[in-house]
Amino acid sequence: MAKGLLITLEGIEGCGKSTACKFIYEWLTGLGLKVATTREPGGTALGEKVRSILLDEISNLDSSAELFLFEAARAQLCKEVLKPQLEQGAIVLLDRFCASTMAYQGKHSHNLNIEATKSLNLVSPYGDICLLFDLSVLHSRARTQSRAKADLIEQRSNDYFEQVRNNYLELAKEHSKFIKLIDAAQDLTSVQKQIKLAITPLLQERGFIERCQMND
Ligand code: Z5A
Repeated sequence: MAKGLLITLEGIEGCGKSTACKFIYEWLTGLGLKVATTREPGGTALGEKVRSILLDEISNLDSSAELFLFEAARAQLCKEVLKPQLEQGAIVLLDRFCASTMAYQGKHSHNLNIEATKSLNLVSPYGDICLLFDLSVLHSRARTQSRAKADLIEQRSNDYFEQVRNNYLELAKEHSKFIKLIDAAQDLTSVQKQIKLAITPLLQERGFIERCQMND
């Protein structure tokens, strides 16, 4: 088992992952813990290039090409960022990971995700805990409609995003030990409360609360 802790954040666009990442970062660093944040696709020079290809540059990607590009970015992130951070004992907040691929590219990505899990010495492809911010597609569209330009994935149909949301909910049912559902339609205070309730037991179980008390 890695010394650190991998917390992954998942959900459809506009569900509040980035907002939650900032909140968790401030909460945990405020307790004196070492926290790193990163995202997928991205987080490395290769990952950021792949991100531009996938989200802004090439619109007619073959579905296998799309899947392998996400996986290539992930392999590099695991090696360059996640593995060293986890080995140093950091808590890593990761905006999207394997569950995104299973929800957006489909369950055939499962075996590739197991490789990422092994490379990080994790027991699950969702990280030590995965917060799934569940929001309806209409609500998600309402939150993101004021953005200047939708990227290539955001331009996909509402039916596609309904399927993505259902894929996520199915994963959450199958892997309830790791995937914790957050009702993302609630106001920020309630969402933050749900986040703390989901993460605190794991922090206690893995000795992070003890470390905070020692840092006092
Ligand atoms: N993708 C994939 O297909 N396969 C993969 O394997 C991986 C990714 C890894 C990356 O998009 C795209 O790549 C993504 C999946 C695909 N595509 N889609 N769609 P991205 O990184 O550019 O964007 P995103 O991940 O979809 O995130 P986002 O759209 O930026 O949303 P967010 O970070 O979850 O939400 P937010 O920015 O925190 O909040 C959105 C707005 O809502 C903002 O104005 C907040 O102030 C507001 N907000 C947040 N929480 C609340 C609450 N509780 N109440 C009210 N308002 C709120």
